[in-house]
Amino acid sequence: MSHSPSRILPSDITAESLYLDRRRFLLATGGLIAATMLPDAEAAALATRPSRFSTGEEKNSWEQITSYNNFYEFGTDKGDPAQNAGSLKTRPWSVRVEGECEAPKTFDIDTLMKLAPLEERVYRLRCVEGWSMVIPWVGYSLSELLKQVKPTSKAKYVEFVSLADPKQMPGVRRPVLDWPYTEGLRIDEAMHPLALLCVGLYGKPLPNQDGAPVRLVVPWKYGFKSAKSLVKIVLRETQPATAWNKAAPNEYGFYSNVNPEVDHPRWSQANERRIGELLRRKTLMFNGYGNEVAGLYKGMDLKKYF
Ligand SMILES: Nc1nc2c(c(=O)[nH]1)N[C@H]1C(S)=C(S)[C@@H](COP(=O)(O)O)O[C@H]1N2
Ligand SMILES: [Mo]
Repeated sequence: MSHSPSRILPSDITAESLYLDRRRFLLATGGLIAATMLPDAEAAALATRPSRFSTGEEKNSWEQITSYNNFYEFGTDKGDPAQNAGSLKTRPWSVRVEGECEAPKTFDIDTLMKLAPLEERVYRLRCVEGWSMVIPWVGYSLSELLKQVKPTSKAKYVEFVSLADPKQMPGVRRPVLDWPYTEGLRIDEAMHPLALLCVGLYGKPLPNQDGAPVRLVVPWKYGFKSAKSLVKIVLRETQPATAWNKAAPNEYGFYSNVNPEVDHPRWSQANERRIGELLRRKTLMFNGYGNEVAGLYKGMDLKKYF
């Protein structure tokens, strides 16, 4: 069991102070890089191979990626998930995959992590709020998991369901969203190799605030499509409801493709701020993944299906 800060319960004061002592020690002895730049040195490294889908853009730091988060189950401020997600217990954990398929199955997280070779996928993440990061995720194509349950021809959509446990997730005690957090994709989007079932970050298991132990990452869509801490995936014949669409249907459509030409009703989506930079940059169609995914939307009016 590692002493990653994200795995320490708030009540576990002894373990936490041990961790802090160790961190101070590393800082004092020149272990600066180990202590601040890299994920917890004690967490087991994941064996990964590189991916042809990775961007060569400069990556955001571990510190940035793990301290500036959206994970409303742990609070609505950017720092809340890093502060509060220590109470999330990620073992044991399983993900149920069911619905329109021949072989519904419950996958234990440790089995799930070995279903396919893990890749490092350096993707741009663009939040609908107007900021972005470049993140070296670890995982494999979601299609690898979906294939295992043999979707039937009725499987036209896929619904993703996050954990909603008020005991572990203080934010769930308040009606900020209609819990559990749910999201959805069309089946061809879900089967696209870019759609990532993500279990890690910077070569380490996912920290709790980034959606441990397993989340979705859909790089050509606004960040909120990438549901965290998944417990259920349901193949469906009809389009599933999504938590953000239920909360504000005029602001968050089902598709939510990154599109600089479709403004959010309350602000422009034409540009974005890369965390760590001062000047805003132009937002790219499909977040820069147009060559890969534009074909999925041929003939669709992307202003109507936003
Ligand atoms: N369960 C759950 N998943 C979620 C969210 C959330 O609040 N709850 N926030 C989403 C939003 S708005 C974004 S931008 C990304 C942020 O991922 P990150 O914090 O790992 O960068 O997670 C998405 N997945
Ligand atoms: Mo977001």
